[in-house]
Amino acid sequence: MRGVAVRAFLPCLVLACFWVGTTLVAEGREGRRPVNEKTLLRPAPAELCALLDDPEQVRTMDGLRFMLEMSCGRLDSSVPIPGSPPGFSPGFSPGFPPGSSTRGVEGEVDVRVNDDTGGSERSQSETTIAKNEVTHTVCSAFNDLCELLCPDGGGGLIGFSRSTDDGATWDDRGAAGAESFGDPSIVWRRSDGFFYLSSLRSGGGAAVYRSTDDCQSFSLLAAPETLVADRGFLAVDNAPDSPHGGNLYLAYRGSSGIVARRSTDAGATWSSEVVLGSGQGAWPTVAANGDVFIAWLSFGPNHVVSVPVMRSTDGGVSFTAVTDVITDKTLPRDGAASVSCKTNALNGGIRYLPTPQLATTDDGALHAVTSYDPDGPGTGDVVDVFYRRSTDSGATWSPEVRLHDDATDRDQYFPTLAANGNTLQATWYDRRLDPENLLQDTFRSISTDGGLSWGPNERLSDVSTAIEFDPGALPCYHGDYDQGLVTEDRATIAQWSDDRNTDEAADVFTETGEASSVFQDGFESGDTSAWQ
Ligand SMILES: [Ca+2]
Ligand SMILES: [Ca+2]
Ligand SMILES: [Ca+2]
Ligand SMILES: [Ca+2]
Repeated sequence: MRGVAVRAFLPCLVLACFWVGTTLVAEGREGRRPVNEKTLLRPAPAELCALLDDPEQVRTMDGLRFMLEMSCGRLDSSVPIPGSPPGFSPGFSPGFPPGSSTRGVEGEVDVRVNDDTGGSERSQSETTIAKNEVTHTVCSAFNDLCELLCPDGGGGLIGFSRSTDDGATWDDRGAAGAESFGDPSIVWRRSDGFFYLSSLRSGGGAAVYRSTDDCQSFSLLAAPETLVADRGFLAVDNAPDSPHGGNLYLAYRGSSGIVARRSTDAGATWSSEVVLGSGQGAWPTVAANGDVFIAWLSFGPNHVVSVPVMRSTDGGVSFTAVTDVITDKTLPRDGAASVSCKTNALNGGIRYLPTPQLATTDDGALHAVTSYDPDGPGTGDVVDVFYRRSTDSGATWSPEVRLHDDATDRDQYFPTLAANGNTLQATWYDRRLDPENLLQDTFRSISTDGGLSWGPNERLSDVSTAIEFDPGALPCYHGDYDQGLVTEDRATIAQWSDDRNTDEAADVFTETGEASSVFQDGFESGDTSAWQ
């Protein structure tokens, strides 16, 4: 038996008093390692641990599941980790298929963001990024299994890295917080010049960290009181003319469903939860006029998904529904992989929640990326990435644009969307270069006209990489999202993780670019009249 004694430091939550002053034993399975001494593993209350007994809850859990298995001492040894198929090894793509508009990799070299060299063999993934527009420092954070599990890790599940040259080089700054437990989301707040980072908190709830030294260090600022806070995401109102300037917004899946909270005092205190709906993967964004939009993934019967959106015009006090970005689309899932993973998964055993991302541009438009199975379950393509825009605050949406130009039925997944001014960057993982639909690359498209037209698909990753799993993570975990950035001077930073360093598990990479250098005429359909 592999195990570790972790002293419970903090006062009890609701029902966990019996754990205080005793020890919590997290029993590991093969490949698992105990958390290191610097990690503050708070025990979860029994009513929270009970969620692990509900298969429907578990099926749609995000970072919450890993936290609960650790904080409840219930690492699940019954779920198999899918092995790599025969002949499935790290490889390099043979080139671009005929007819592809892919520009290739002659542009920028991938830059590694994290530094976990030294034998960690641990994964860094699930990336988030923000920029201080005054000092020009860029701050990236990510799930970092090494901070949690490496004997010399810094504690907690989130690492972060700092760049002072717009992503050309990075300085890994170590762990963000000893009780951080994944699902990082970072913003830069113009009102005070500080970075704010939200995450799951070990033992339950959310944690909000703050960096007052320009991404050199983070410290715990607040732990908004809540039992459940899964896949939380932060947004900040940095708009100069907003009546709600400086507000922070946190959206997550709580006990009552998708909820939103706001802070009007720089993250020190948080409002009560405003319930928006049910589902997973909430994504908040703030428009230039201070309107708040939150989209999420809603599950219907028989493996269909929708992406509802709600809007707040009063600084997050109340929300009203606008129009879904997508309604009753087929959930992307590979049948065999989903059976093996016991959850929705893509080929190669990657668990997959097709969560949306939103962005707003200076022209007032709202933008969304989604992913779904375009041609029905069990046949053809499993997953494509799509874009829509709205110029009336979500009341209506433009005709859908498929962002990628892959002519095969291979996978495109985990789309990201970032904006600044009227420039948009979309990225996604893409398997078009591998006939076996296993090796993955990262692709990008850019719009410089507020999403009216999109430039050509651009391959960013310098190599195609196999999927490898960190045995210290949950089975089938290979990241749940990424986040890109468009800077104030319209440079773009794409960010992703892959397994090219085969003895170091996943690492985080960025590639930078100038939006104008890749934009061509775009808009292949040639008809912009329908875009209202
Ligand atoms: Ca690594
Ligand atoms: Ca299909
Ligand atoms: Ca596809
Ligand atoms: Ca590259």
